[in-house]
Amino acid sequence: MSNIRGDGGRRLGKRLVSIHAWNAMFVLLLALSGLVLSSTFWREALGGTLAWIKWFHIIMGLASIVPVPAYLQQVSKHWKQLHGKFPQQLNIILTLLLLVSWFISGVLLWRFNAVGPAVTNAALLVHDVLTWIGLPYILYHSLTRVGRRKEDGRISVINTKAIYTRKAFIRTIIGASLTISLGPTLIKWLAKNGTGKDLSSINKPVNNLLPAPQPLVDSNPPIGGGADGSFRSYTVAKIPSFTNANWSFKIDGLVDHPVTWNWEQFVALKRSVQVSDFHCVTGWSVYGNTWEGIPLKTLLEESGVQPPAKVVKLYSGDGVYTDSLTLEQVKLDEVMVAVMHDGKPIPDELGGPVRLIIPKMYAYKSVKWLNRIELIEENHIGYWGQRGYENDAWVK
Ligand SMILES: Nc1nc2c(c(=O)[nH]1)N[C@H]1C(S)=C(S)[C@@H](COP(=O)(O)O)O[C@H]1N2
Ligand SMILES: [Mo]
Repeated sequence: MSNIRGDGGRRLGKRLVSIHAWNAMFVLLLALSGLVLSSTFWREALGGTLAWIKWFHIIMGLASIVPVPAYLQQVSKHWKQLHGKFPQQLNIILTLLLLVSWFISGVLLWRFNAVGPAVTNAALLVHDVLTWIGLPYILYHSLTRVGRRKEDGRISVINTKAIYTRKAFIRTIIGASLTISLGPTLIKWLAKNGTGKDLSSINKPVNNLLPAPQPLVDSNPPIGGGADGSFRSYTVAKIPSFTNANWSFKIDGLVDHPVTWNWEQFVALKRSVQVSDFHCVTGWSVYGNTWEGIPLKTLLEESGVQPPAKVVKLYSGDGVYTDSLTLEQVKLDEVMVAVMHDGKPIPDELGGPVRLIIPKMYAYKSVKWLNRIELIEENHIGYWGQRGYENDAWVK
């Protein structure tokens, strides 16, 4: 900024400052909303509000590309001005690369349905890695510039015309990032010291139903060879805790014989084994899962579905999450009420003791802590369906 000379230089300087300020604001808002979206704690704490934050992140992300063409109009002048200043030229190239790659990977994640899981998996990896490189880089950039300005005593254009000062920007970004990353720990600490209860123990495995299910030969060792990838445990409510005394599985509504099983009865039902992939719309997948459980259609056949019923409504034992399938969709053999994953009981945070598995659909249909199925006539829009996801969740 130091060698801006004359009117032309001043005009260029002004434009660059405003482009820079807009870009910094977008990065800040995207970083904060992105950190919230990727944090398990905030996912749980915010529940459905998450859908709004995701929309905010997408819209900001789309808008964030505007400063790039605005800058490209000035780039040749700016480049000449930086003649001989290699670090600053490199900074421009890296920043542009970062912004464009963030944008492209973000668009692919947003259009998950059009591009399919393999592409979104790659896009999520790129988006995450860029974030862990890009945010520290931008922070470093901000900090070193403040230092330099103090040292040489020059008043930079950034300081005079920016929407906010660099210092205020840095303070905001550090403050907000600390709140988002350390807030959860603080809240847990306060809860522990205020109530005498340790929240972390509440979240520890709680569903120790007995007897434990014994794996079939196909599960032990798992015929899928063991899952490839890791689940990101998602919940929009507190993980429910079950004992033999309070757990039951119910089928009711438009059926000939409503049934309620207790755990001992449920674990004795005849199970089968399947190997399938698991895809979340946010860009992660777990491949080759060996699931063991009861085909949903078998359970429905036993209770006798009555003719007016068209829809299978699925309830989670968390009391909040629901979803639905049509009777047509339930005819697929691989729609499974699963009890075991890779030969072991399903862990609590992954929906145990019982979760639904629908391999050909995105995983938001895969209700965790499933404990009630109701046959109904009218369509039912589930938790994420009400928040903008398609009710029809086929992976294309
Ligand atoms: N009860 C309940 N079921 C749920 C969810 C949830 O928040 N609560 N999240 C859904 C979503 S969006 C996904 S991707 C998968 C995640 O499964 P996992 O937590 O076992 O990785 O569970 C689905 N089933
Ligand atoms: Mo998901």
